[in-house]
Amino acid sequence: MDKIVFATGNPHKVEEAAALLQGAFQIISLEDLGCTEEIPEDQPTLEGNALQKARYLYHHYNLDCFAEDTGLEVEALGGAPGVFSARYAGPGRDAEDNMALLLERMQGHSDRRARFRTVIALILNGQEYLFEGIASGSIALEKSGTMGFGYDPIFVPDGHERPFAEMSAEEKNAISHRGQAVAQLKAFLLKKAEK
Ligand code: ITT
Repeated sequence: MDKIVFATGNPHKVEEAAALLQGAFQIISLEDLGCTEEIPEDQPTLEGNALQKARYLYHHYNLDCFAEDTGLEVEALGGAPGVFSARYAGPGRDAEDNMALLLERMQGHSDRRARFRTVIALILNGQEYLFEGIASGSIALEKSGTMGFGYDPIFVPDGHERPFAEMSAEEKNAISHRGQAVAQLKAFLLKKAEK
């Protein structure tokens, strides 16, 4: 089976992508590569960060790879936390702190619409490609659920009553931002492999 490196330090992302690519491609993680460096991620956009991470890996290891950046874009907050989603509550803070701050900033807002946006940057034989996945939904009034990661306990996808954190991995993957972006990546890689 073809192998592809996923340049992410987040094991939850690897798990989700591996489930989606199962049977078609095997993911090599940074851990598998023995890469323990902190990959720089300081661009002002999701596209910029995804490309920056993929380029870093490609230039240091000379391997075909992909990286992704994801942001939670909240309508009433002008698109925040967006590209700052990982460090919304400040450096060294965790998902609990980020969700607490977001719920605090949402107080008094009746418009709770939000979306997760994932941008994947793929580098294949030195060529760069971008894929995007979007999941629209809303910010819950309070946290619930224990599955998934990050902001999953407070994000309710459109057409559903429960947040991602109350869904199985399969349910989330079938509708999520990352699920959609990885599906595009998979279709693209399969088409390339045919040639
Ligand atoms: P990388 O090594 O890939 O950069 P990361 O965890 O730093 O991993 P991001 O820079 O993409 O990931 O951070 C995005 C933030 O959004 C971070 O706080 C995540 O917890 C959160 N996030 C990303 N995908 C999510 C998802 O599917 N559900 C809930 N929260 C998510």
